[in-house]
Amino acid sequence: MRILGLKAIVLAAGLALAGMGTATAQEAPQPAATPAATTSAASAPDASATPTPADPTLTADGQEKVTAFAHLGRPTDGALGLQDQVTPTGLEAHNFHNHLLLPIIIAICVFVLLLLIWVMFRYRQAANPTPSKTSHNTLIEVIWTVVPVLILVFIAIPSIKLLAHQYKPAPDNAVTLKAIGNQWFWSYEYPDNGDVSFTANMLKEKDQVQPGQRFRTDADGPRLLATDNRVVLPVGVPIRLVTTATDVIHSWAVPAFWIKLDAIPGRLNETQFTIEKPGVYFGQCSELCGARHGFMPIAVEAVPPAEFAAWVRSKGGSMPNDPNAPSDAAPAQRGAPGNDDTSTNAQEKGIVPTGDAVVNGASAAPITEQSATGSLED
Ligand SMILES: [Cu+2]
Repeated sequence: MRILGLKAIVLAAGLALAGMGTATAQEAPQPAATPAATTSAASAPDASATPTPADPTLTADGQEKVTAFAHLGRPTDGALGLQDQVTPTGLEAHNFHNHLLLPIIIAICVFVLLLLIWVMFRYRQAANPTPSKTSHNTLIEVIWTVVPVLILVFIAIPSIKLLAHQYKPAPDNAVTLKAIGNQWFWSYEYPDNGDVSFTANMLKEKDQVQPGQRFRTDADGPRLLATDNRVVLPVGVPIRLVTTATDVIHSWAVPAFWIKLDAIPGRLNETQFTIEKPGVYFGQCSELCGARHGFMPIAVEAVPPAEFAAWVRSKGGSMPNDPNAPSDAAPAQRGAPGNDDTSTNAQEKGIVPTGDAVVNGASAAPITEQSATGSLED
């Protein structure tokens, strides 16, 4: 009994320590929805628009080509521990947690528990009628001071190394993703790739939308985690993540990437990561930001670099080495003046979903749905 309770405490402590406990999202089993309504909303390209290459992440009828995997990049029912990691720092952190922190925590807890049991039996009143008058023992006092210090130093070395790896500046060839938190949705920009920018809103359930509007299907992802527009990123290429916000503090967090970066108005935060496995990865805003904080999920689709380039071009953007890249497609980048003018930038580009800038724009939820008294709270 005690040990079971202890184990639970140890596990809880371990999860809290890692700071990235897997969020459990309710996955109501959803009957495979017929895509009739989705198709009408998501496809139908504008005939008057200039022909752009097709979005390689979507099927011909506008459906997500890569469906969310059952056990990768998302919470799993009944699972214990951290999500499988797909970035080098994530793997490092996962190993650090599972193979160093947890064994040490368990060993200490078991040791203290055994000491307590021993004291309770060996020094109980019946077995020990004359209490000892001992009040000091220099050797024991030195041991119980020095040993914890040594344990902490032993943990600190890999811990500081991991911290340094997480905030190592991204290399020059990194793809920059700018995530802008808004009450209550995310908008994204790819400053290295021209004018690619879009908003991502949570997909509602079938019974929450008007007839003809797009709703979530299992191909999109789990309930409360699927978005209308996925962030597309290349596999095996360093990603420079820059976050900011337009209103209050949000936090861009994807557990499978070991990423949780606050998005703060008027300020740019930066980190980097490299995704090693193609797939669809889900995350959530992780800073309490208001009434619909729980309804601004993050969905990232990691694709091979060639497909990423095709996706960028399908959105009207360009790759840095494109020969026919339009001259204005190389905007001010890192360190350039004006780049920190985030709030105006976001208001111009991020929030207002205009024309081609919006990926899959026909299905982007209108901003008016983002009211504080949204109808989603059930
Ligand atoms: Cu938020």
